[in-house]
Amino acid sequence: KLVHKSFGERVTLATNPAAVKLFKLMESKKTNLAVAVDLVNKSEILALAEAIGSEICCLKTHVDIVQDFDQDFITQLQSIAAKHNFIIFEDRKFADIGNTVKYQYENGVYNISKWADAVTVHGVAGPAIIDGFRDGLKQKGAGLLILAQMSSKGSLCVGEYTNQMIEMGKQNADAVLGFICQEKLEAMGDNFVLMTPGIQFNSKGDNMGQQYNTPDYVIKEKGTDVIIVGRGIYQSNDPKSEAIKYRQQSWSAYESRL
Ligand code: 5IU
Repeated sequence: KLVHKSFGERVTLATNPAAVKLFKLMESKKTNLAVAVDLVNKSEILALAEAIGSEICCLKTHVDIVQDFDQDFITQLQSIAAKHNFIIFEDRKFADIGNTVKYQYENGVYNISKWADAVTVHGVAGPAIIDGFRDGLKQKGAGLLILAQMSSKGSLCVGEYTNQMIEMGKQNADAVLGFICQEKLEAMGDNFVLMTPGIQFNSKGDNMGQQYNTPDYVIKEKGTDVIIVGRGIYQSNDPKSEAIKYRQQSWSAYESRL
């Protein structure tokens, strides 16, 4: 049985600046809800961020799906994030060699290193991928989220691969904010933030391999820290009140395990 420390206690254990920031934010704002805003228009994304900003600790983007992406989108998103106190995490799933991910992170149209507080990384290329991020991360005090497990059916991020991803995170705890995972494994320790996608109240999955659990199940039974909800919120008729429901269930699941 896992023994859980509070987010407040874990602030002092975290060594990545974005992890420190996120633990503090969750403790003070009392929310462990992240929302995946997989919408394709700038105005829709910004309107949703404004509507649910008060309820969330993180907003997750897929910036390469935004049809009318421009610098103003980033400026506005950052100002909404500052106003409502949440972090922005770009789910880019970098996976190339260190030298290439450095370019992908710091250059191109999106300039991700300039605005994202966190980015996702597949460790399939080996631990040296992390060296490609170090300069960019330092400039912003950002952190990496290593994919230790995935929510999708038939995922190959399992078993020994998962163990190796945990080891990669521990060896690079300065750069790593946490793990994307479906359960807390003992080896993950208390200094990383554990985030879980594949969350929805009223669905078991979609027709493209996604699999869903409830907030209560992953936070209380599986021991992860943050739920990531996409369609369950942004496709609802009333995203704000739906966000409040997810927030309440995941926060009370968190409190009940302490
Ligand atoms: N996402 C997953 N599963 C994963 C990882 C990322 O669903 O294992 I890593 C992303 C994909 C999508 C969001 O942006 O999280 C989940 O959206 P829905 O709640 O709409 O399924």
